[in-house]
Amino acid sequence: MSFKSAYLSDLMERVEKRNPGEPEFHQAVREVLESLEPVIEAHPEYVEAGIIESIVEPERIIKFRVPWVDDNGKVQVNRGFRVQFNSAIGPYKGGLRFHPSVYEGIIKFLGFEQVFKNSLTGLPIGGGKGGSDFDPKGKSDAEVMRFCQSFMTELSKHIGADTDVPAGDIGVGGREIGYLFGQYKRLRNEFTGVLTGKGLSYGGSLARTEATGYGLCYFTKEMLKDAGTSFEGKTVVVSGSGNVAIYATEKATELGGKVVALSDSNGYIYDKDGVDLKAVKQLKEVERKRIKEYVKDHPNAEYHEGCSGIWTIKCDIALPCATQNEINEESAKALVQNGVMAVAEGANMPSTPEAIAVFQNAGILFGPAKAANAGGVATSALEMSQNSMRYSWTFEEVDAKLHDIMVNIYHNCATAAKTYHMDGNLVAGANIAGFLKVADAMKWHGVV
Ligand code: NDP
Ligand code: 2IT
Repeated sequence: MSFKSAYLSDLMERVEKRNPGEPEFHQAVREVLESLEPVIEAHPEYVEAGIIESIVEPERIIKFRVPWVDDNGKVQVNRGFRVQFNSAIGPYKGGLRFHPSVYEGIIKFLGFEQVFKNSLTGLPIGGGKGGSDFDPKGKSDAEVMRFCQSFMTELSKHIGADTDVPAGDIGVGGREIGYLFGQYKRLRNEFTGVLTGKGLSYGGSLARTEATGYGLCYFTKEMLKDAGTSFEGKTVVVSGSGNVAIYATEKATELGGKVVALSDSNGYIYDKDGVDLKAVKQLKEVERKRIKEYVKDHPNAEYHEGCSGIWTIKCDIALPCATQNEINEESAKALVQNGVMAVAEGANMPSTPEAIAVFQNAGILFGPAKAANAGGVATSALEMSQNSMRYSWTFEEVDAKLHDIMVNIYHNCATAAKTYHMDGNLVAGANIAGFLKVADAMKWHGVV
C-alpha cells in the first residue's frame, strides 16, 4: 500500500534509508504508519511536535561482544543487543531472544512493536528488546550458563528495575533467566526485580509461564464472543511447540477447542484426536527434544517435514505461535480455502502483510500480535508490581488480572478501529490505541 499522506510517505522512505538491510523493521514500521494515516489527519499536532519521527527512532541501541568458553575449552564469540526503544510511559520492557537468526533488524522490529503492545496493556511499561545470535540448541547447561553470565556482564551496565527490565522470548526461558539473574545479583550485589519470568523461588510471578498462551486464548475468546461464537467444538491449529504454543494449546483445550497440530522449525505433527499435551510438555520442556519424537508414542499421529504444511490442515481457528513471517500469502489462502474463521497471533509478526490482506479481505476475525500476545508482557508488569511490593499474588489473582487485561485490550482495539472508521480492523485498532497513549506522554515531555 502506498501512503495518502506525503509526510508519511517521506518518513517511510527515510526509515528505509536510515536502517538499510533491515526488512523486518521496515515491515513493522510500515504497518504502523499505514494505520496512523487517519490519526495524523485528525491530529496534525502529533506531526508538528515531531512525535511520529521520534517514535520510529530507538532512544538507544546497545551492541556488544559476548565471548564465552565452550565445553571443549574453545573461545566462542557471539553478538549481544539491547534496543531501548521508548521510555515515554515507563521503564523499557521486553524480552531477550537467543536464536542464530538474531541481528539488529530483528531486535529493532521486536522493540518497535513492543512499544505499542506494552501501551495496550494499560500498565506503565515502555518498550525494549534484546538478544543474541547465540543458539542454545544442542548446548550443555554449563555452556548456556557461561554464555548467560558473559551476556549479563555487559548488559548489567545498561539495565535496572526502574530503567530496563528484560524477560524471555525465543530461546530464553526459565533456565536462561535464572543464570542471567544470578549473574546480575552477583555483579551488583542487589536483589531487585531487574528481570521477569523469574523462578517462583526467587521472585517470579505465578502464571507468568502460562501468561502469553493463556492471554492469547482470552483475547481470542473475546473476539469470538463478539462474533457470537466460542472455542467450543472448534478445531485449532497451533504452530510452534515452545512456551507460547504449549500454553495456548492448554487454554484452547480447556475452553472446548481441539488442538490437532503443533510444530517446530523442522516440521509439524498432526494428531486428529487432539494432541496429548502432557507428552508434548515432557518432550519440549523436560527433554528438550524435537517435535517429531511425538509420533513414536502416538501411532495415530503423523509427522511431516517442513513448517508451512501446517497451514494446509483444515481448522476453524489458527494460532501462529512460532516466529515472524511464518504465514505467507499462500498459507493464508490455504487457511481461508479450508474455512478458517479466526486467526490470532501468539508469535510476533507471524503473518506477512500479504497474508493479513488475505485474512481481512475474506472477512476473517484477525487478532494482531501486539494485542493478542500482550498477556506475557502484561504479566511481566504484574511481576514487577509484586517485586516492588515484596509480595506475591495467588495464581488465581494473577490469572484473573490477565483475563481482564486481555478483554480490555480487545475492546480498546475494536473501539479505536471504530472511532477511525475502520470497524473490525483490529490491526489498525491496536496500532492506533497503542500509539495514542505513548504519543500523548511524549507530547507532555517536550522535545527529549
Ligand atoms: P520458544 O523458544 O519457547 O519456542 C519457539 C518455538 O517456535 C519453537 O517451537 C521453535 O522451534 C519455533 N521457532 C523458532 N524460530 C523458528 C523459525 N525461524 N522457524 C520455525 N519455527 C521456529 O519461544 P516462545 O514460545 O517464547 O516464542 C514464540 C513466539 O512468541 C515468538 O515470536 C516470540 O517473540 C513470541 N512471544 C513470546 C512471548 C513470551 O512470553 N515468551 C510473549 C509474546 C510473544 P525450534 O525449537 O525448532 O527452534
Ligand atoms: O514479545 C514479548 O512480549 C515477550 N517476549 C515478553 C516480554 C516481557 O517482558 O515479558
